[in-house]
Amino acid sequence: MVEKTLAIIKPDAIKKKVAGKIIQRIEDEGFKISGLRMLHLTKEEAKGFYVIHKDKKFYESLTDFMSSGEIMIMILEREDAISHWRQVMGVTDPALADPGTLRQIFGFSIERNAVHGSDSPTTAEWEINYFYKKEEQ
Ligand code: FUP
Repeated sequence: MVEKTLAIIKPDAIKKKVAGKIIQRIEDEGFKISGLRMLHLTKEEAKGFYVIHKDKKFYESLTDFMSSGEIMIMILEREDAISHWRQVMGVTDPALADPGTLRQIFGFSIERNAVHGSDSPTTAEWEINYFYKKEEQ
């Protein structure tokens, strides 16, 4: 089934200048990219995006990091986009991610892990709505 997911290239990857390599990989994996935008989240916007984690110990640090520099957001479209993008990213902790996954290649730590992807259809819809008006999706 053709699906949409929200992908983010996080501040660590932008600062390391590997956004181009990540975008190349996205295209090589057969995704159509739409609505690509560079932005710098405020602390409040980062807190809103990660509100699901508001009671976690890492919430403050994660939202400081996510508002620490520019990010790229995009909608990715493909057959099974949500699960395929999560496979390409690898698991949350780069140290545990499979060889060849983006987090294994470009991630630095469980927080500074280079990329984000929605984890379910409900989340994808919520995350896309967080950044894009209906007519932009
Ligand atoms: P993921 O879906 O793989 O991005 O992982 P989670 O939804 O569990 O976590 C969201 C983000 O919180 C991760 F990308 C990084 C951050 N995080 C931490 O900083 N510390 C943790 O122990 C777990 C997650």
